[in-house]
Amino acid sequence: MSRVLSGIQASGQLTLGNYIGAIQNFVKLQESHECFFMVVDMHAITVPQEPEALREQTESVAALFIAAGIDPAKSSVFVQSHVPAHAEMGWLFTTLAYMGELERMTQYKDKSAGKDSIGAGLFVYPTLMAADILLYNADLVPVGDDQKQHLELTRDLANRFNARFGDYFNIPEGYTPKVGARIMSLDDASKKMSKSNPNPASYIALLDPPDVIRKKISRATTDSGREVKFNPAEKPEVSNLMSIYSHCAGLTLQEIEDRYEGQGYGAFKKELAEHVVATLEPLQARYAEIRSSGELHDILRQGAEQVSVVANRTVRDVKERMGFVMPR
Ligand code: ATP
Ligand code: LTN
Repeated sequence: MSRVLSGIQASGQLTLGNYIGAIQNFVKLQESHECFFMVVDMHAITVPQEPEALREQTESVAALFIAAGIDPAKSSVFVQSHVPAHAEMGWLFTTLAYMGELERMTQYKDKSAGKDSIGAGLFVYPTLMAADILLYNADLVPVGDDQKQHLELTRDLANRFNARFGDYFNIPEGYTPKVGARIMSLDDASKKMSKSNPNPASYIALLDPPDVIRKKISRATTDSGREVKFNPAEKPEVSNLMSIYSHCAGLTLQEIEDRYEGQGYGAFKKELAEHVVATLEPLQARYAEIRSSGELHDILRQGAEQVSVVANRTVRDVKERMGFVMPR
C-alpha cells in the first residue's frame, strides 16, 4: 500500500483554506493508503510563538484533524516534536541543501520580507519539511498549491542523497485538489487565505461560530458586475467564493453558475454561508467532544509510538550510509 504523509503548522486557528486545500484530501486518502498526519509544531516556531498559544494551537490542530474525519484507527496522527528523528534528520538535510536554493523559496521571501532580524530556522524550514516527508519514504504528499515549491526541493534533496550515498529514498509526488488548491482571502483575492493573517475578516476559521461565518461571507469583497461566473482572471473574488461553494455543497462550478443565473450576488452569498455553516457544524460539535473527553493525548502518544518505529529506522539507515559510526 502506498504511503501518504502531510503536516499542518500549529501557527494559529485552522481556516477553510487548510480544510479544502489539505484536510479534505487527508480524509479521502486514508481509505486507500497508509497515512501519516502530523501537527508541525517545530515548523510553527520558525516565526515567534507565545508558549501558551503554541500549546493550545497544537492541541487544537490535532483535535481538528480527528473532528474533520481522520480516523486514528486508520491513520497515524502525531505531533512532530514527539518524534525526535525529525529534528535529527532535518539537521542532516541542512548539510545537503544549498543556500541559493533556500533563498529562492517564496514562502521564505514572503515571511522574511521587511524584517530586520530573520530567524535561521525560517531559512532552513524546507530542509525540516524534506526530513518530515523522507523519514517515512512517503509516495504522496497532499498539500495546497503554496507548498509545491517545498515539495520540489524535497524531491531534489532525495535525488541528491541517492546520487551521493546510493539509492535509498523514494521520490515523493504532490497531491493537490483540482478546485480549491488555493483558496484566497475574503478581503483580497490576490492573497491566499492564511491563518496567520492579522485580519480575521480575511479568513473563515473552522471554529468560527455560525453568525461570524455569515457576517464574514456577507462582507467578503466581490467583483464589479453581478454575474455568478467562474473566471479567476476576470472575476477573482467571485471565483474564489464559487470554489468554496463547490466544496461545501458538493456541486460543480457549472451547476453553481446555472443555479444563480440572473440572480446576482446576494442570493449566492446567503446560500454559500449556509453551506459553509452546515459543513462546519458537525465538525465543531465533534471538536468540542474530543477536547472535553481527554482522549486526544492517548491518540497522540500512540501515533508517535507507531511512527517512531519507521522514523528511527530511516535515520539509522541514513546515518550509516553517510558514514557515521553506529553505536554497538
Ligand atoms: P501560515 O499562515 O501560518 O503560513 P497556512 O494557513 O498557510 O499557515 P499551513 O500550516 O502552512 O497553513 O498549511 C497547511 C496546509 O494547508 C498546507 O497543505 C497548505 O498548502 C494548505 N493551505 C494553506 N492555505 C491554503 C489555502 N488558502 N488554500 C488551499 N490550501 C491551503
Ligand atoms: N510546510 C507546510 C507544513 C509541513 C508539511 C510537512 C506539509 C511541514 N512538514 C510535510 C507536508 C509534508 C506548510 O506550511 N503548509
